[in-house]
Amino acid sequence: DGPSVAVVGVTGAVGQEFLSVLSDRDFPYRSLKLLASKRSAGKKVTYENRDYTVEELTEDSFDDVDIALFSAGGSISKKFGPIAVDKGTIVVDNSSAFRMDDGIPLVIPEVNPEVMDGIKVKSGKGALIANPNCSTIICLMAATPLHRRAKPVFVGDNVPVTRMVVSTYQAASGAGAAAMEELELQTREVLEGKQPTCNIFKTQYAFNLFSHNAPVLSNGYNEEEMKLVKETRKIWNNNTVKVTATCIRVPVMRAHAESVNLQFETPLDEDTAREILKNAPGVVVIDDRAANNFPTPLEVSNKDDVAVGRIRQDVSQDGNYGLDIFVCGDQIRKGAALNAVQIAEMLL
Ligand code: 11C
Repeated sequence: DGPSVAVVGVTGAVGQEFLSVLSDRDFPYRSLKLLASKRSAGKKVTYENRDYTVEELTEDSFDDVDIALFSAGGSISKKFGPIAVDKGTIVVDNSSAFRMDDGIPLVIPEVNPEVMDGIKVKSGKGALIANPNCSTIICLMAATPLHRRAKPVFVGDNVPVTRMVVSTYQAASGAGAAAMEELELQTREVLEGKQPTCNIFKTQYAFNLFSHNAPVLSNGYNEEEMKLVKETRKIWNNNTVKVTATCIRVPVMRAHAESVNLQFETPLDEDTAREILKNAPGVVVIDDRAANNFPTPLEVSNKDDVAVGRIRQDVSQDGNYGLDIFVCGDQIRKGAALNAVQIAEMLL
């Protein structure tokens, strides 16, 4: 008999995926509570041969809940996360609400599990753990093994990656289930010669791409780009690594792609990099130059592993100090729900 689990935001794209991943991984739970806004309360859900009724999220929802998986937006997390922690619940939060707060672990289980040391369900103490942004998770799943040269344990001062330039091609799912529906609807409308419905995004999405919809900050970067900068530094526990990013929304349903240029403190050749990535947990290498076969978002959709290809020496840098790679990962799965459930597994 495992922990009692609550899923907050169960009707959303990530909320639904929490349920799939818990089931796929045979997560051992004693009881399960499905929570959502008042609007969705009362809905019936059958899950693992049992009937559940979605309950309204309230301040009393967390009595007797050991682990709560949150994906209902930042303001819900800000309000209800601390309430749950006070009740002794360990919250794994998929929003950006607490990620950069001091003392809140920001975790990719394959990358920095050590920051969760001592946080366990059986301690009976509440805690908050943040799930990183999906583009950060997908990028660092591939960049970290190279950064560490496959060392099993991160050595604080050894920082082979000195600079990382990321360009993203982000799927509709990052903006939620309604954005996915709008992409499908628009695609049909455009093909039928109709005016596309633009409720979620201001710009036509089907047959187009646009700069990520996150708010643009005074430095000209949007919030999504600055998350890649700040979260990488926190997860790698290094405040000097230079990161810059350009984030773009592309008409793809549920997997993000990222072009990542890495600059190293000491040389790393592409063959060694390929071997390191082949052995990295949660990573699969698709890098067939002869067949021009490399990772695609469709290929990684609904999959757990992040795919890496186009592994090549950066010709703009002398002496093997730079590498280019192309990474694809399912945004809803490893970018959100799977990562959170892996964190929950570490709490047992
Ligand atoms: C996207 N990464 O793909 C975003 C969505 O901080 O968790 C998630 C935003 C976040 O649009």
